[in-house]
Order: sequence, then structure tokens, then C-alpha cells
Amino acid sequence: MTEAPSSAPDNVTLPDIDLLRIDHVGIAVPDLDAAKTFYAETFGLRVVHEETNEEQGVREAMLAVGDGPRLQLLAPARPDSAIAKFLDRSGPGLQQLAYTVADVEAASAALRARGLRLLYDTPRRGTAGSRINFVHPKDAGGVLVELVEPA
Ligand code: V0V
Repeated sequence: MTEAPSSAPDNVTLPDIDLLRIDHVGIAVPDLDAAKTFYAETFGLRVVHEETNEEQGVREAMLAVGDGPRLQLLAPARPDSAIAKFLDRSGPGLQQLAYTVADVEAASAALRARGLRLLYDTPRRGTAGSRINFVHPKDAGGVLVELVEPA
């Protein structure tokens, strides 16, 4: 594993990141309806929210797992989307790990201060009106990290 880059000088106190909990784990699937059926019949998980995010090019379903972090099924809404590209390259499977934060701009700034690349200059709209940003997987040990500030 490559080490996360750090452009911060040694003598500077870095701002806290304040991750509150794991919000959800995102799984790329080619067919949302087939995946919903699979997760319901195999694991007994029910859909608690569903929407299409045009900007992200995804159809998504959020599944409850007790009262813990949720499972987010992500299917491509168009062939040039991030999920379509991921499926082409890696096939179905874990695509992202999302943390809940109270302030996505502050958390993004704190990670930038540690030299990590955030994908967006300003937060974008995520599930259910949340505000989101992502850390590039190459700066986070091969994991696409999402920051979620709930609505
Ligand atoms: C790409 N790579 C990954 C990865 N996607 N590694 C781990 N996990 C992933 N999900 C690796 C890939 O294998 C290459 O490695 C390298 O990154 C390519 O980097 P790149 O050329 O800069 O980028 P792309 O074109 O592959 O795109 C990757 C990124 C893209 C992460 C930039 O997927 C993106 O913009 N994602 C953020 C948006 C998103 O994921 N939206 C869908 C979920 P090698 O081969 O070079 O070693 S929407 C959502 O979650 C919502 C709405 C919500 O939760 O509310």
C-alpha cells in the first residue's frame, strides 16, 4: 500500500476531521431491481430509501441493516457514469466506504490539509438531500472514501 501523501508542514496543528460513524457501504451492481431482490431474499434486508441521482448518474437503493450503517446499492443510470466505469473495470462489488460528518466542508478542508485530494471543490448533492464529497481512492489506501453530511 502506498502511504497517504502529506503536504502539511510538521509544525502545523492539523484541524480535526471528526468522523462520526460509518454512514454506509456502497456496492456497485449492474441491475438495481435484481440486486434488491437478491439482498431481500438472501439476507432479508429491506429498502428504506430509493432515488435516482442524475448528477452522479446512479440509481440507488439504501438498505437498513438493523440500526447500524446502511448498505447502498448503486446501479449505473448512464454508460458514462462513475458506477458504469467501475463495473466495467472491476465488476460488481464494494465501491465505496462512507463516513457521516457534521460539516462536510470542514472535514474536506481537514483532509486537504493532510494532502489528500478531494474530488470536488464544493460539496455535491447526495442521497436524500445530503451534502457529499469524496477522497480519491489513490490517496486513501485504495478505498473510495465518501463524506456525508446528512440533510
Ligand atoms: C477507481 N479506482 C478505485 C475506485 N474507482 N479504487 C478503489 N475504489 C474505487 N471505487 C482506481 C482504479 O482502479 C484506478 O487504479 C484508479 O483509481 C483510476 O483513477 P482515475 O483515473 O483518477 O479515476 P476513474 O476515472 O477510474 O474514477 C475514479 C473516481 C470516480 C473515484 C475518480 O469513480 C469518481 O469520481 N467517484 C466519485 C463519484 C461516485 O463514485 N459516484 C457514484 C456514487 P489503477 O488502475 O490506476 O491502479 S454516488 C453516491 O455515493 C451518492 C449519491 C451518495 O452516497 O449519496
